[in-house]
Amino acid sequence: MIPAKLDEAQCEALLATLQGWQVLPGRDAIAKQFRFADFNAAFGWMARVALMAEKLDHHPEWFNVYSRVEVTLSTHDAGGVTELDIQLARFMDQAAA
Ligand code: H2B
Repeated sequence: MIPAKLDEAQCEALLATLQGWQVLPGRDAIAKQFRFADFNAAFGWMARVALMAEKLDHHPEWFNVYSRVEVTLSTHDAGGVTELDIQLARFMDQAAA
């Protein structure tokens, strides 16, 4: 089942409950840059997120260089941001804390 796409007001309201996520200019997606102590910390976090992504069947777009991970979340099947993106974003924040 594909969750419903959030409208702009819903998306902004939910983003306010997260840490440091932004609506990506020019795309119906949310994004955040994570920074870790080193590659080991970054990749350990990515591994934990990957297990959750499989569980949710919802997967991030991400780009890693050493200790930095740039993440973009969007629900491709819905053509925009849904509750699933918010759920995965919240997990990412908690796993990075
Ligand atoms: N991840 C994301 N971010 N968006 C999707 O629409 C999506 C996904 N769809 N992971 C899932 C997999 C779908 O392609 C499979 C077939 O369930």
